[in-house]
Amino acid sequence: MTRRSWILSGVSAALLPRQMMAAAATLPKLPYAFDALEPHIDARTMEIHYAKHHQAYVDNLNKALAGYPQVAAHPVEHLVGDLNMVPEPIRMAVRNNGGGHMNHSLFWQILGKPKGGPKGKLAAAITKSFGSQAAFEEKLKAAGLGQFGSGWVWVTAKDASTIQIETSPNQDSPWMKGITPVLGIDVWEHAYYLKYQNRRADYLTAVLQVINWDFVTARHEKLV
Ligand code: MN3
Repeated sequence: MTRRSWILSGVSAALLPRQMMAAAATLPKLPYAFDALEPHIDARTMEIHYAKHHQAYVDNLNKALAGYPQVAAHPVEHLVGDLNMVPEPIRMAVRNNGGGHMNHSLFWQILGKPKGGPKGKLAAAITKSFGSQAAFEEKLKAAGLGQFGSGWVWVTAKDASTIQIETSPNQDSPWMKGITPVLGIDVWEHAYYLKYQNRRADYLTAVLQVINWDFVTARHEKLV
């Protein structure tokens, strides 16, 4: 049975094998302290962003799924990756909050105190696609600045040796088109307003100082 036919047939969640039953979504552990990214990203912003904003996406996702056990039985990445299979009454809630949960879960992982720049296939793809790391970062910043209102800027692998930059509004993501992103940067005001107010460009410059390129390099390697 495909996952779509589970949903459509309304199989009782009670009949699904135990390992198919998704636990309620939970906030993943932050892999560093709130102040680990100072002075680029301040501790107060990290705390509110993680403990309040991300927690709210988790809570609201669980609330939306509460009355739909056969939908809740699926991992959130399946739901976000195929929103058409989510029942219409909760589709927007899953899009916004399931999207928010996935996007932030990746965002915390790609941040950290960097021990150097991109390496291996990722470094080669950056050079091939953008000419240099500096040119790539300028394009990332420009894309983040160009996203009107709340959203994200993403890096995706077009193929094994080419990467591209794209943006999405709200909590939409490449996952919704079936593409797993290499990295994503949050450009919602809640990601920077306490320290940078309206200066999104300054935030983007700062956040590029705290990308964990070892993690992103390994992630890209797995994706291509
Ligand atoms: Mn956010």
